[in-house]
Amino acid sequence: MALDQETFDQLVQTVRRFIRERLVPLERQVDETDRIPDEIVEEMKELGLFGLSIPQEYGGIGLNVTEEVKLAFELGYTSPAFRSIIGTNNGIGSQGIVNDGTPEQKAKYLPKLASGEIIGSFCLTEPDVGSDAASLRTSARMDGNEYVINGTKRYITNAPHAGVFTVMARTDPDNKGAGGISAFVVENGLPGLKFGKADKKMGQKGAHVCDVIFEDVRVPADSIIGGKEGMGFKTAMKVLDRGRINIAAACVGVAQRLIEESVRYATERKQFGQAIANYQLIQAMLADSQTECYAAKMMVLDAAEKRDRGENTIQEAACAKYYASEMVGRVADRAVQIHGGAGYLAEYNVERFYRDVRLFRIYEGTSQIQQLIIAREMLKRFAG
Ligand code: COS
Repeated sequence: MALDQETFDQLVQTVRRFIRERLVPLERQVDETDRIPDEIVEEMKELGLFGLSIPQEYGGIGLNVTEEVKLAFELGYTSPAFRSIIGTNNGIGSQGIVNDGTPEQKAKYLPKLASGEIIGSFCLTEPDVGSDAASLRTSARMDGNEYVINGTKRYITNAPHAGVFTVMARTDPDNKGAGGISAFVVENGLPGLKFGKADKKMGQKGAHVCDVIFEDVRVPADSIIGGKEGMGFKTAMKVLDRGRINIAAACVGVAQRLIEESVRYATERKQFGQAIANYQLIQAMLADSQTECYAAKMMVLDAAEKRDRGENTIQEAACAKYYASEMVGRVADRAVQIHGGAGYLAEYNVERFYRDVRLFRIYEGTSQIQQLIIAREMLKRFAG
């Protein structure tokens, strides 16, 4: 336990209240305006939500993974965009530094990420490099005591707001694989660092994504995370392992909300003289959603607990992310079906969540990449 039980329970209660009283009423506005109000971001900072997973010695709350996923179950109750604005500071935008950063890098960046003073962002994907992350082309060439970074990164969450980027770039042009890649901390505002225009998305409105373009961006040699070349791919993979458990937890949270919406609607809506909840075909859909959501929740908790015990959870993280993201897709589909015609209208929450959840099966590794990782780990374990 990073926190004593009472303090943690209080944190969960506070976050639950904040979500229901402040965030849920704003969901439609955020979807329509594609913007989270500034005062909400400020309230999130005051609650410490930007530093949930950052160690206490650097100003964060320092939750372990089990605690973090329990909070993610809560955060999943509302639009994923609210989770996204704090998500990179707690996940892919900070964990490279938390896991592998030098003491100086940790001291310099983690307190600002924990307080929300700056937003962290993670630059791995490129226009021609997605699932095959080890083939990335962005280069970092040594010149004196600096590296010169060139390349384009794509679909970068929170890039338009970011103050610091974790950037994977190839430092060894002769090594075209994972071993030629290093991870850098790169501050926004450097000459040659540019942004594409914000991408228009299917859902998760209010969460912003754009290209990050590096044109001869010069960074000091000590910007390499951990100070050693060639470790960047492993840094990225370790970050994604923890991130995938967290995404899976968010999927469980959203599924719980969708089930609640479905039960409420089925109880209120009357057809053939009675509430549709009385009909067994509706009950079957509710039961399937509840069963699958419960299964995903147990997987997430098991993966988180194993990780907190220091076990290798590459396979469990991939299983949880794969199952939970597919599960919430099915739950959202049933929620729309239970709502009938109303489920297709923007006026009802399930229409928005149906669009929002589609991304969970894609980012931080597609379902197909999770399948590949799971099978590889199975074969590795079999071979001993
Ligand atoms: N933790 C630590 N190290 C890891 C690791 C992990 N989870 N996964 C791989 N590595 C290490 C390997 O052990 C290997 O090290 P050695 O060379 O010392 O043996 C090295 O990294 C290369 O690994 P591997 O050979 O498995 O790399 P592949 O190119 O075959 O691909 C996949 C690995 C497909 C799993 C990886 O590219 C991937 O996760 N792709 C999806 C990327 C993604 O999620 N993108 C989403 C956008 S970011 S939000």
